Amino acid sequence: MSVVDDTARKITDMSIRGAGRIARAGASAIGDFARTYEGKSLEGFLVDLDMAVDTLVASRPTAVSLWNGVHAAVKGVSDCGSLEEAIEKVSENADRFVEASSKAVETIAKIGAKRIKDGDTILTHCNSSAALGVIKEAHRQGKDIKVYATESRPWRQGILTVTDLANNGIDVTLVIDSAVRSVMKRIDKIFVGADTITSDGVLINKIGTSQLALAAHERRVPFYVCTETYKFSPMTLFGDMVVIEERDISEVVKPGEVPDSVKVFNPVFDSTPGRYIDALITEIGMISPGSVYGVMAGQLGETAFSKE
Ligand code: RUB
Repeated sequence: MSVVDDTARKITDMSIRGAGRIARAGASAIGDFARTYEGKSLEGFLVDLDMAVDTLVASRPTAVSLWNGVHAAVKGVSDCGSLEEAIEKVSENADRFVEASSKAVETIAKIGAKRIKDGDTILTHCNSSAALGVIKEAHRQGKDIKVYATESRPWRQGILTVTDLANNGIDVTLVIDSAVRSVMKRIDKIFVGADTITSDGVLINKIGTSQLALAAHERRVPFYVCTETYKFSPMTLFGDMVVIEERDISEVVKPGEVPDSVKVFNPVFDSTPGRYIDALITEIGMISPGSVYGVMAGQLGETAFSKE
């Protein structure tokens, strides 16, 4: 199996998961594809590269990080004059994206940790490397913190979260998803990650994030989103809706567990409006959901708009 097919399969079956990791895996697969390309013509390479991009981008539909990571790897390749130049370009692009995206997580950790005070109790949801980076950095700085982490049915990514935090010596409590309102009275701040941020500042993240934000809003608990700016979705500027992935019902019920007539709905992500978000913690600083449009427009420049 080719590196592209293998990576796409691992992203689809969630052996590789989390918006940042799938973006880096997608970009790396494109870099490896280029480095190991055996064809002899530039034209053939560009056609095969397009197919590789499509295969990777289709492997999970919701997180724009994957789209952005894969497209960052192929940026400018159509302007190359030879196969060698194209291969080098893609390979360098891919490496640059992986390095910059890893660095972004570190920068977010440093910025976000300033929002955590000694004695804070924090709630997080699912398993976000950006959010966990913030929490672990605060702990590393010697702040005395407690963390509540949701289980995140049905995949139970919360198990990864509590294991990671416990292994880092952090006081952590696992709660089931439906306990978030109940524990909210103990929580000082919430830190979650992002799969996609839309141009109007809506957060798309693991299912359950929006009910957590609502419960936080009701009790006036600050709700922070830790997000690299490559999770901002350029397509939403042009009016496209984010596709919310639905996964197989076998993730929710065992075969024969419920009558055949029962329908099971298994959405993987949900949308949290910007008005429930106190700030986005990004590698370019803390910004409000209302500033996302400006950042995106600046990143895309005029060329993106002139495509329409
Ligand atoms: C993971 C999830 C995470 C974001 C951000 O969902 O929703 O909060 O992807 O993660 P899944 P990170 O397990 O379905 O991929 O901060 O690591 O990019």
